[in-house]
Amino acid sequence: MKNSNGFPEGFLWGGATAANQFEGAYNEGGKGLSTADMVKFIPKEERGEGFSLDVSGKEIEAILAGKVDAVFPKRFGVDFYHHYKKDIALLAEMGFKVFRLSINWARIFPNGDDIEPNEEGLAFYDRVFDECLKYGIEPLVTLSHYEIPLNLTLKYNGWADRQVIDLFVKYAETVFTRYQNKVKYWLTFNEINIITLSPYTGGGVLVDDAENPLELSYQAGHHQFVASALATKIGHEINPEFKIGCMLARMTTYPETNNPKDIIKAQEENQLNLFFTDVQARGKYPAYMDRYFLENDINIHKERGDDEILKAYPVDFISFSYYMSNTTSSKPSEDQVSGNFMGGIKNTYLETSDWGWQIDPIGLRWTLKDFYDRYQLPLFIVENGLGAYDKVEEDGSIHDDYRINYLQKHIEQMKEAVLDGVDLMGYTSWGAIDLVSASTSEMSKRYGYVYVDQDDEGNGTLNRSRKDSFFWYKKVIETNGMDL
Ligand code: BGP
Repeated sequence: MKNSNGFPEGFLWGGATAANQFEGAYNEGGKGLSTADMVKFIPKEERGEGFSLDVSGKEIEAILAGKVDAVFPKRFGVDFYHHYKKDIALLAEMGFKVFRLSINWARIFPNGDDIEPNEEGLAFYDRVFDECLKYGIEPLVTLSHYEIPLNLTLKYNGWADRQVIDLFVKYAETVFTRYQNKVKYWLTFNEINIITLSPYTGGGVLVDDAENPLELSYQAGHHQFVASALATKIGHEINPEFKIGCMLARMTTYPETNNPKDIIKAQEENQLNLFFTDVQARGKYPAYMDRYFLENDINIHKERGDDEILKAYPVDFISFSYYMSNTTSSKPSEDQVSGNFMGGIKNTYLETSDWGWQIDPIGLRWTLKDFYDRYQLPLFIVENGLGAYDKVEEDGSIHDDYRINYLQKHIEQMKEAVLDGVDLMGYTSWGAIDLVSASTSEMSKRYGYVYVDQDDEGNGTLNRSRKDSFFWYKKVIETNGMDL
């Protein structure tokens, strides 16, 4: 039943995190190195044009040889590993119904291709899930969020190699079996489309020597599609109650003008983005990609049976991240803005965040409706939020009204979309507790309701404190979105 505000009873309100940005303890509990542990912090002034998230093979060699003197923020995160009890108690205090987190594959299989799983790693997530369930919080678990065991990159070039499919399936089966009575909601790959924009981040793929890096990235993406479908199959066999979803970084793109050339350009960009969800939800490669592959010299190598696997095991629901919208033009434009992995043209109707991302709540309503028109599957917003600098007042309070304002406007539009008929399962805003930024490795780019005392270099007490948004979100959940 929906309340007069639109949100159904049992709507899953919560927040989202990822192991590599949150857990820390990168070399504890038998964990192996992960690809994210190689990502260093580069101060804003030194980042410059063309700053990329990708780490090269040479750089990894130098890091492993101890020749790189840098801070690696994804190794320390905010130390959830040792704070999980306190942290989950804070989420429970806000009334969370769901908590999105990822399992770090390298905690379970330290090298990715080990014969036996690491019991200490498995036991850690048992404790985390038990703690959630104690408060009635459903875990929503991502199997691979921007990291794989580093050994898989060194030995196989990550997802570029088909052999990684079986290793992933074994990992998925291990955790599905272990947590079958504790976790119901699963996502296979975080923002699966990022593999083509940042192959190292999305798939542990080094493109240094690749003749056609884009081809290699799409090939790696194909392996992830097959792995995801096989994991979905096995998950349902282990527990038919499992709900297993895909996850897309949705980059809703508008045409700059009503020039038909701009309209077509925007449509093409939206298709390139939705391609991933088309495969995972509809179970086949869409025809519009044939031309794109041809024009970009991309040949996807599929093995016999791949297409049947994609067809037979589509996802149960669609999840996505939404931070901003993009604008595109058929003509080159000077007025560029930055964005979540991809920038675009400035949209003069929109304001931007401190990082230049264009804030567009109505775009979220459009996105939800468009998704639902296309797939008629339940939708789950698993990331949305405002990265901002926060100021701690002398009395310790943090007045983050800009964050409240951002979230409030987006939730209002979610409500509209639900009233428009969209089947929306839940909402986990990004970074419930401050964590390290994925794109910049900054700690000072904060998203949380809970402030963590730590700076970009990892100095601080790690103390947690409640921001104004904490009390605001608590009220939103309490009233099932009635009181915004
Ligand atoms: C998404 C990622 C997250 C996350 C978020 C915010 O792309 O899935 O891991 O961090 O964006 O981005 P950032 O941390 O770069 O501000």
